[in-house]
Amino acid sequence: LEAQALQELAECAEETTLRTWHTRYLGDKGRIKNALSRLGSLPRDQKPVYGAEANRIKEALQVAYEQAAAQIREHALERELTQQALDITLPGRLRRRGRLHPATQILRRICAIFAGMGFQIFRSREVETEAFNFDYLNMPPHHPARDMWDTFFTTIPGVLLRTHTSPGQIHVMRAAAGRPIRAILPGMCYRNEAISPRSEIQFFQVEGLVVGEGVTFADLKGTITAFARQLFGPQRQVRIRGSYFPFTEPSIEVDIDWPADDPNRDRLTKGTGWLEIMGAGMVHPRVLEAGGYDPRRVTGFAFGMGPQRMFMLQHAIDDIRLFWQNDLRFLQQF
Ligand code: FA5
Repeated sequence: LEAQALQELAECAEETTLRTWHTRYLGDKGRIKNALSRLGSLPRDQKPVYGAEANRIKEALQVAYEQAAAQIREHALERELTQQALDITLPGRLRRRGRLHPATQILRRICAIFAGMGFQIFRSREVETEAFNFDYLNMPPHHPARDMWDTFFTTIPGVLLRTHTSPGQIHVMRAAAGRPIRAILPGMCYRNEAISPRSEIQFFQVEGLVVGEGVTFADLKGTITAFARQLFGPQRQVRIRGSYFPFTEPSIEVDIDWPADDPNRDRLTKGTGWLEIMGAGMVHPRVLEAGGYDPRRVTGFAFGMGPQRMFMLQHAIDDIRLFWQNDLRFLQQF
């Protein structure tokens, strides 16, 4: 029995045949069990010798079985390692990572610069009333300046999508209730304009408002210059031109000079070398009054800029429509 069992075991080359062998010899109904069960029917004097021999064989087979099993496992592992070899030098599969939208990036950068100058961020609504978008900003009904903004009206009389972030000035003033103000108001605006490479019907603006005793035009110039140099570089020159907005007096527009070594300079600046970045001015007394401030006691300045157009300047992007097209080839560049 032992010799036969060991020979058959040697022929087992894989796990399935090994398991069959185990059942046949060492299983509950196997030949060893079977041999041991015959012990009872043997003559008394043969029992100890027979029993001892049967147990010896059982243990020998057990040991042989475990050795064979270990060997088969080792072979299987070796086969796996050589046949399905892993090339650990292959580059891994890159996990796609999301990133911030370019509009969010420039908004955060602008807000961070102003936060560094002590400005607070103030959120205000995109759906506005005519009163906030126009009247309180010194544009009563039929004021010709309303034509500067092609407005989306809603079906509810007097309710519209804000055409600029300036109505937020009134909200800040009313929230601050007479205290000094240094605030930045980023947000989305809407205009019923012909869509073009420079103009979208939906775009971001960042408004700024400073109100307090003794706030001067010099403070406005200093703030804007410091901001422009942080965003566009310490070399930038700032140019101020007279302009008109109903809610500021005097009103200005602010240009920065464009680096002379940029090949896009002539195209971006229409040959002038100067590029407009925002509208600004000293807050009109009527606007201060609408916000609950006494124009005889306090003064203020305000400005409004288009962060997307600034981002376009920084990265030589020639079409504002790329912002909302969600084309990954564009978005992944930033
Ligand atoms: C205004 O909207 C004024 N409220 C700005 C202001 C605030 C002046 C406070 C004085 C005091 P304007 O219409 O020029 O001004 O728009 C400001 C900026 O918004 C523009 O310089 C431009 O960068 C951006 N902008 C305007 N229209 C669009 C548009 N259709 N698409 C993208 N950006 C636009």
